[in-house]
Amino acid sequence: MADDLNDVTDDETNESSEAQIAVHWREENYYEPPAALTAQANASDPAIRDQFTEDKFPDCFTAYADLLTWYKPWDTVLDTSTAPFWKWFVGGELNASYNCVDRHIETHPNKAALIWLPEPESEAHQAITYRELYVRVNEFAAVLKELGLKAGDRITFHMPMVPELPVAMLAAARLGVVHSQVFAGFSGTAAGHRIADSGSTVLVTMDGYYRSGDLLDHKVKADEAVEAAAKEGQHVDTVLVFRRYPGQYSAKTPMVEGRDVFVDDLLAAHKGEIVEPARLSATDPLFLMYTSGTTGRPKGCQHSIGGYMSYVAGTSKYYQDIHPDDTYWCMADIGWITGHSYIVYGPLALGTTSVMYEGTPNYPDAGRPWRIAQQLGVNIFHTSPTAIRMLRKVGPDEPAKYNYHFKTMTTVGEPIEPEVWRWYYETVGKREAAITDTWWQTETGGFLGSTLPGVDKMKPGSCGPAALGIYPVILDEDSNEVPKGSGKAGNICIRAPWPGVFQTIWGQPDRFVSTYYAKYNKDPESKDWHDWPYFAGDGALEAADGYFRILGRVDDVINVAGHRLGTKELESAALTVSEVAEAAAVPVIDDIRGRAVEMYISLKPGVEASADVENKVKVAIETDIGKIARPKNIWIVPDMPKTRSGKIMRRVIAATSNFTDTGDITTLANPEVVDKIREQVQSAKRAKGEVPRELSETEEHEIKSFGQE
Ligand code: 6R9
Repeated sequence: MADDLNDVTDDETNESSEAQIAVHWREENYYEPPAALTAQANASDPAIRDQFTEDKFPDCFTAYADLLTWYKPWDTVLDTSTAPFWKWFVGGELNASYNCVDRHIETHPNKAALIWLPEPESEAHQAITYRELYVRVNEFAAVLKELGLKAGDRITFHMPMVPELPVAMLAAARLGVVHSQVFAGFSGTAAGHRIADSGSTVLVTMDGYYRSGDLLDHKVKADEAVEAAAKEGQHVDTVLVFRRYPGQYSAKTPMVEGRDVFVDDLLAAHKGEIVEPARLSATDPLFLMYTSGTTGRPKGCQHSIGGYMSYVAGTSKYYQDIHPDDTYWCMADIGWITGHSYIVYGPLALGTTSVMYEGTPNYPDAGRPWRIAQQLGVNIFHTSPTAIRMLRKVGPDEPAKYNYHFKTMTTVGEPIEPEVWRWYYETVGKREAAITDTWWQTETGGFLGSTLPGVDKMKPGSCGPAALGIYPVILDEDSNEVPKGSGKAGNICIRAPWPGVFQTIWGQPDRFVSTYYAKYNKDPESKDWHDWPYFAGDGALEAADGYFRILGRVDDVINVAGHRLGTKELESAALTVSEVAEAAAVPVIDDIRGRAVEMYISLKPGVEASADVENKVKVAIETDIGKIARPKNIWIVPDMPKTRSGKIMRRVIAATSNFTDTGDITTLANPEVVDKIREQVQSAKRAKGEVPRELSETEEHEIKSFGQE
């Protein structure tokens, strides 16, 4: 979804007509959960929290595991012997594909598991029943099996929002093959890095898909991906190509003889074939989800079968309030963790109907999401602040034109401004739906902080209290607890493990420990979970009522449209342009995307600044990472502000881009360059009408702390 937003909002982000958002972020008033929602909610009694108090940890989470069907029950709920590599439900055996598909065909075979809406409104939607899903998953599993793939092997998907993607995920899960889905909007090269890192020999892709009215050639990215992987020593034997229109090839890029195969051709040989789901250990990996960190190498977050599936089933039940007859629509992309947990695995484990949409939310107009909701009777809606901002901007009055009724609406990915929250509540939700602001991460598998929609009051801008069984603490740099209600922010950590937490970073166990657990661990030998708080990397504060307000990342990660881009990755892309000597990526506050990327580059001696160089940098970033990362501005500057040890001071640059105070620059080796850059950038921004509105306290805090470490 996010890349589309990038496409559609590009020419709009410079407008200054939009009403200003949350200038001062003060304590907000509460909103009561709707009585009708509470009356039917899976969690309707605050006493549910008593079942998840710390004295009941870790056994409280068996309530989540019991939502699944196990071949063999577990012996140990939580094994901490290899801390902090937590093992949940040890000894248990299950299969995720069985849990999302097979068991539902016994009870409701003809119910829609997925309803897929193609982007062109002229194309009919497809309802895929659980019975049909069973057939398709089995047939594709047979294809994967024929290729020789077996439990523990990795497979990369570079798939758009089509039903073939969940089918492929569930087919891999059936065999125990670890899938790694790369967001379709990412470039071929980015997919190639992830193929190489995971050691995949098979890539699954599609010839094309619709985006804002165009049928894009997606297959071309497979060729780039295979080439990029080969450069890193990883050979791809087979590229499986689904066709958007079976039997008809929609891409211009030729198929490569001996490597590329049309899936519809292969499937013909496996009609009606059944592949028994593998009995897998709860601690076996289900999938990898790559995310950005502060170094160039992406992190393959490895999620387990037993713990992850339990956690997404449990949180889908209580926080999405999914009941058997609901029609649930999460507008995120399956290429992100949100789609894995809350389009595919959570909702399907509960046997509900999950809606998938191929295209951009405002195609052909900003009424599309509400039309879809009306057409299908969607009653649970789930999206991101960036989509809400965009829909509010381009179609503030559209929701009122459609007859739909939501009971709950989720937001995820970044903090939502109270102003935007209120539009979501009043106009989209028509004051009859609860808003669930869910704070979590790729690494955490599922929600960490959120209100229970039928129980808790909502407070705009705060995600709410900790999720059931999650025990957060806010620590300062000296490991002191920042008490709630103190009005002070710190690093939010989770004290105890939970079943959804990722198991490791694929191939980088040391980085797993150093990034997420080392900061507050005092005894690396300890096998006691109390000694290993999980460091989320977000700044946060806890109000007196126990509600958390998340302030954003404390490291150098830029959250564009709810998705994390590593500054190092952006900078290395810019540095592939031969004229570029140095590059720095910083976030700039953007009313639609939340944050946009701005690049600062300095050129090699003797090279003149030109539009041509700028363009090369833009193309390099789009090629290496994807359109989502396209910089709002590229500034060619004479020099970068640096510390005496030569480290670029991103904090100073970020302040320049956002018109905030540059703070202390006395430790710089070249303080004089700061004024020069400020003059250059800010006068150019003034000329383009890009002077930002006054920032909120939290935004200022974020810009100030950007690049601190
Ligand atoms: C699920 C997902 C994680 C980062 C996270 C935080 C930010 C996510 C948020 C939120 C405030 C929310 N974030 N949800 N900030 N309120 N409700 O987004 O995963 O892509 O890994 O991003 O996003 O900074 O650390 P991921």
